[in-house]
Amino acid sequence: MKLIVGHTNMDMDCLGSIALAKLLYPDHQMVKSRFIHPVARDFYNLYNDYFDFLTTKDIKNVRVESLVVVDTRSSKRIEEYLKVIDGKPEFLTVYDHHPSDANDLEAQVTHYHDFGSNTTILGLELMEKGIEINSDLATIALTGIFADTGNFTHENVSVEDFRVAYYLMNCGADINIVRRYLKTLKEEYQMHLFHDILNHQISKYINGHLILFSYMELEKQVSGLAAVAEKVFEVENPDAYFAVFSFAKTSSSIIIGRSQKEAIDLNYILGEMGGGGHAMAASVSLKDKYGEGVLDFILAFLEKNLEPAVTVGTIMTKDVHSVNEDWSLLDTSLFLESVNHSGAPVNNANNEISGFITLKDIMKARRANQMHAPVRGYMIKNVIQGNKNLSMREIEKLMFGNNVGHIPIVEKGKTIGLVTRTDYLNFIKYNNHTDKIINAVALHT
Ligand SMILES: [Mn+2]
Repeated sequence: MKLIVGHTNMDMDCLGSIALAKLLYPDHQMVKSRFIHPVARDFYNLYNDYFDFLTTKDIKNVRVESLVVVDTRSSKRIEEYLKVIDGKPEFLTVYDHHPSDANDLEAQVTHYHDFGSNTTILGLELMEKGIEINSDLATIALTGIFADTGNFTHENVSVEDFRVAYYLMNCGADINIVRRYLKTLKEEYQMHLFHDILNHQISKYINGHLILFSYMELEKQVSGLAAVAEKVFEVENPDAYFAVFSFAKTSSSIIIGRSQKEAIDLNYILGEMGGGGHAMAASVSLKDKYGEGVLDFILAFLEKNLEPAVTVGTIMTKDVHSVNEDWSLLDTSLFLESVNHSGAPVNNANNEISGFITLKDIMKARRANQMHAPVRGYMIKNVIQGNKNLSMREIEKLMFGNNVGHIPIVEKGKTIGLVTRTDYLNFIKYNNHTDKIINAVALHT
């Protein structure tokens, strides 16, 4: 037999990948996992005609000449199939976008790309081979791409995800159906859980990172917990989030992690505990851990292992152009123009910061014909300032909370640096690795 399988607990990306794999390998049969993610299950019901699935019962003791594995490369995640077939598959082809680990399948062919969705890898191959995709299959595939890229907003999104999405739209993918089936919290219990978590969440600064935690006790494991965690993460927007769910019936727990910082690599952190996934989204099942102690466990681990967050001291502009209180506004204006800045800290006679002057303040003086007046009279006196140990989160709060574009960084009364909107934006871009996307665009044009 020739088979196509995805990982256990198939999700939308898995389903999209399987659908496209069937186009590339028409003589292979698709096999369904025992558990299906709730969103994927609805979708599978809707497009039942396209998913002529075999079950694990159908492949019992069957010799497999060729096995195509999609959206995973871990032998653990396809255990339910490997367990029942006769011996090892003779030829193994893998399509995956997850990082490799110790359980990697030994495949004859591995198609690995770190695209946002696995469906994209197969979509590209179809594009290159000129194989047609009908509008239903295009819709299924596009939903997979939307799901795994967080609607094209997750850090993992790549130019290729956009390219394949563009292609699928041209094939007639229906965005209304995509939207309808991607509503994350469909079940009432998910909504309850979501609100419960919002009421009981704990946030903490750990080594300068803003980390959110939640602990929930449930009777038993249910599907759709990751979607709840995802929603909390989206709403609260911390640097990283760890949702702990403990299950009374089995005395076990699961930790679902989400991160938006390169420095907080969840595949590593949760991998250390026996789980895994991606750097920005991962989970771990703890078979013998139950109760709030799991929270202390992850907390202690983070305190010990998280790299300190970037502080303002490392990203601030150190070469600050200050002016003096008694300079005329005309001189100040010329000076700002010469250094190409829109504002500058103002120093008193002791060279200590006493105010801040911007081109906007100077405009006021110009209108009042006061360009020969000293800076002192027009500067902002209550300067919003920071110190070099502030985290970027704290700077963000100062900047947006006070609606200022420049924050002098002060030590013992003296200005030692300046953080501007541009510094802040550069930091965010760098932190989110937009550079990766820019490089990829450059490669394809
Ligand atoms: Mn995936």
